[in-house]
Amino acid sequence: MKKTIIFLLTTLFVAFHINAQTSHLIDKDVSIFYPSHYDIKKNQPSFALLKEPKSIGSVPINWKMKPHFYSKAGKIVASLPFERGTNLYGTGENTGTLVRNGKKVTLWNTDTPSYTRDSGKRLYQSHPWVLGVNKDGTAFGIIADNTWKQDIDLSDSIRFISDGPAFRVVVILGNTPQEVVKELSNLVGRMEMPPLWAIGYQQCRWSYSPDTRIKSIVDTFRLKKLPCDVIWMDIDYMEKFKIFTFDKTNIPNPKEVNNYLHQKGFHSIWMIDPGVSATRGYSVYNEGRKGKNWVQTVDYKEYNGRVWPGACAFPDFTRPETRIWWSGLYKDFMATGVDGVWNDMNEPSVFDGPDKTMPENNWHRGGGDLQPDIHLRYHNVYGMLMAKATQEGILKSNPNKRPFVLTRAGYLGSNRYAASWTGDNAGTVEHMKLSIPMSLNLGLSGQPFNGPDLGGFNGNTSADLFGQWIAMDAFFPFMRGHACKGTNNKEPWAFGPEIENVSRTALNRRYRLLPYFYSLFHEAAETGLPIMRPVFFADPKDTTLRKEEQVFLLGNDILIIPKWAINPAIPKGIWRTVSIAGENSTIDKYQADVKIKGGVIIPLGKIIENTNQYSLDTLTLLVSLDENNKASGIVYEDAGDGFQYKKGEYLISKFEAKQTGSTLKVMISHSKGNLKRPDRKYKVCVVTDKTQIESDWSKGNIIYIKF
Ligand code: NBV
Repeated sequence: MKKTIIFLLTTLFVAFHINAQTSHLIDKDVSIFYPSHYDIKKNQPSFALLKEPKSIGSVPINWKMKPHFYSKAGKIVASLPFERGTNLYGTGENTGTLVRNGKKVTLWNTDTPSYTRDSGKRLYQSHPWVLGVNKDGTAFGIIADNTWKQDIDLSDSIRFISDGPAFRVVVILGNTPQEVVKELSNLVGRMEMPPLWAIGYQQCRWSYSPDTRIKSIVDTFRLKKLPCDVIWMDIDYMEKFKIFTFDKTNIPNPKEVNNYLHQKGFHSIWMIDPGVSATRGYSVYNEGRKGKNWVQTVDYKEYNGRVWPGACAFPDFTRPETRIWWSGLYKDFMATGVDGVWNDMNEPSVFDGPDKTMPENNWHRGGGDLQPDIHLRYHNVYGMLMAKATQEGILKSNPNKRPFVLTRAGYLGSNRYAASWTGDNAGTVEHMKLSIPMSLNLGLSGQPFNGPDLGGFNGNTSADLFGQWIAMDAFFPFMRGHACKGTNNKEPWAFGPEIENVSRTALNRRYRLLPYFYSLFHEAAETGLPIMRPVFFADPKDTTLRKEEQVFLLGNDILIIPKWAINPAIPKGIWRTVSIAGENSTIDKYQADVKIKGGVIIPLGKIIENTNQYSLDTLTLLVSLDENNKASGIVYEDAGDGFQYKKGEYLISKFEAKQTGSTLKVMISHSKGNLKRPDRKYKVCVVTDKTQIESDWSKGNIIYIKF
């Protein structure tokens, strides 16, 4: 008895050292460390790493960061020290400050209305990843290759504290944070180019239903000349919340609705949740049951938990057969003209389950390389596996189109399958401001295509808040307005004429910037660099920029300063305020200040209502010269959808400008890609410290403008 108590006390309070059994160099400046007791069956295949890492040698003797593995209080810990003056980032989706030093997060995908559960310490997605920027601007990144429930504690060292078995750790070293983030994407995979329409503005509400309401919303956008590309259908389109069905009264003819939307230049995205109503006779349930597709209880029975339709069964996405079955369900659904799919509630959220999810000892059967195991192991990747199967399904249905999936739950590497949004925020100033560090850290954690619910999901949103929010959100990678049932209308016109105008200007700015945005999406798809970037990316050595979270960079060349930002830290060098769609942000109450860097050329398109009208036939080149009177830039283009771009059917054009005396010469040339550069009309707009000088429209590869 006495012995047992002593043993228990020791396991609770004493830390046991675990030897680092093996380590390998797996790429230049990337090493992997294994603890003793590492059990392949409990950890592999990795969900984060694209490929099983191969050793290319031993870890150099002078390697700076090595994990120390130990067990404490029954948990496995990997701990890494960091030097004073180091700033930590990443940890995926989280509330709080951009800089993560001193923070603790729990990686356990959780449905958390207004981020209230556990004081915001755990959210919908899990990224066992920390990015560190040393005092001198060099950087490192740590991946805990572990899906099990775990904490990341950054109070004094970097500690991953896991409820699961011993896990391996990957350490990336880099000269800059950019290098580290790019290497992260080499390891965990990158997003593919989304369809161009997905970069436009998107309108959502829980729910636009019946069909007449959907139509009147899109008609109003067109009537009011507010640019918009996508409308979203939330759960009420379904019959009794049964997925892959349409309510006969509200949406009697989904094909006709989708046709209508397409005619108006809209794309449609419809929600699919994981919970399948456990009703005999419902075809999805019947099929799922027949194929033994459900997650099981601890005693291997079909697990049921309550979600919107009542008792539901949940597909076991760890089974390859289940993923194939699930992806097959999309065929008829997509045939109604659906353009994209929204996977919600996939933490999974279960109303009557313990901790609002399914029991940790539920049973997943795995298959292929995946071991059968308990939910505790697979919980954090449930949403990612669902998104993967969804992506496969819509790709099978429309093999020539780029699939678009939005997922709420995710894990490190999810960007391979889906874009994501930051769940159910609230219509408060606090949450509007929070959306910047949240989206930045997601981008730094390998999820570049993300954004919040613009305007705030829960609660009523005031006109002023909506105006501020849309003015800033226009520069986020994923831009979608959304609202909870029972809250005030939150479409751009719902707050009166002043905010409608504010919204129009904000949207026009985004649409004019689409050539630049699209080029950034291409860069993200190629390199893994985020689209929206923290200002310290402009100069990682400048420690005064490290904490800045009110303003952000769009790519390298544009700086966004929301109207509410107080004394933000701005990168050194030339940054000139620019007007994009006729606005004057210096006197405007809402429009964010947009500054472009000295030495860059930004391509601007036309003001359009939706991306069907997108064309680069007339292109404005915003030129901001550097101290040597030079500037340069690029624009990426392809068909906007489909996969021909992978076969070289794209074009990167290069712009170079030089001022001599009072003449500015701009040269346009072919940089990369097989597409021929059409003979286009260009207008050059030179941005100086005081004004903007525009040339006339002209054709050719060289344009002169006199001051
Ligand atoms: O499907 C309804 C909502 C949806 O609008 C929201 O975006 C999701 O995050 N959904 C959650 C379920 C209910 C939330 C109370």
